[in-house]
Amino acid sequence: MSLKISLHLGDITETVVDAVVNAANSSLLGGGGVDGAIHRKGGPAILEECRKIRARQGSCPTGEAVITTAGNLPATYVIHTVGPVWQGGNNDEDRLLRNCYRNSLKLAEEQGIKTIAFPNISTGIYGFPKEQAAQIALDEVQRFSSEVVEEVRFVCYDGENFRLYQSLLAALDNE
Ligand code: AR6
Repeated sequence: MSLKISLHLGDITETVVDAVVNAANSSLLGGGGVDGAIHRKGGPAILEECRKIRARQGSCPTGEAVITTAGNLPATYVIHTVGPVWQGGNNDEDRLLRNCYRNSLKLAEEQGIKTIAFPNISTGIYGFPKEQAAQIALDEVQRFSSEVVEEVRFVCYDGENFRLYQSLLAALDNE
C-alpha cells in the first residue's frame, strides 16, 4: 500500500509518532541542528545506544540508517540516518540522499513502525539545495510501498522548506 503523507511546520522533537528520523553524522555521537535538538531533549539514553552501535559496527556510512530508543522524546524510536554533504552535485549526493529515505523506511518496516517523521535531511549544515532535496524525499516516499508503515510526516523547521513541500504536494494532488 502507498503511504499517507502529511506536512507540518515545527520542531520534530515534539512530534508524536512511532519513530522520528535524525539527520545525524557518521560518528553517531551527536552534533548541531536537528541532531543536537534530538539528543538534548531525548537525553543520554540515545547516545548510550549510539555508542553501542558504534562498538558493534563502527561508524554509520552516508545513506545508511540505524535505530535507537527515543529516550525522553514523545516518539518511541529514533532512526539515525547520515545525509550527504553537498559538494556541488557531482559526488553522488542525489543517490545518497535517496538512500537515506529508503533505508530509514526499510528499517521502520522491519521494526513494525506505523508512523514516521522526517526532517529535511542534509538541507541545513550539509548544504543540500532545498528544492532538490524535497523532490527526492517526496519521490522516495511515494515509491515506497508497505504493509507496515502507514504514515510519513515531513516536519519542516523553516518556512522555506515548508512552502516548498506545500507546493510540491499540491502539484502531486493535481496530477
Ligand atoms: N526539528 C525539525 N527540523 C529541524 C530542527 C528541529 N528541531 N532543527 C533543525 N531542523 P541539519 P544536515 C532542520 O543542519 O543538514 C549536525 O551537526 C533544519 O532547518 O540539522 O543533515 C549533524 O550531526 C534543516 O532543514 O542537518 C551533522 O553533522 C534540517 O533540519 C550535520 O548537522 C537539517 O538540518 C547534518 O547536517
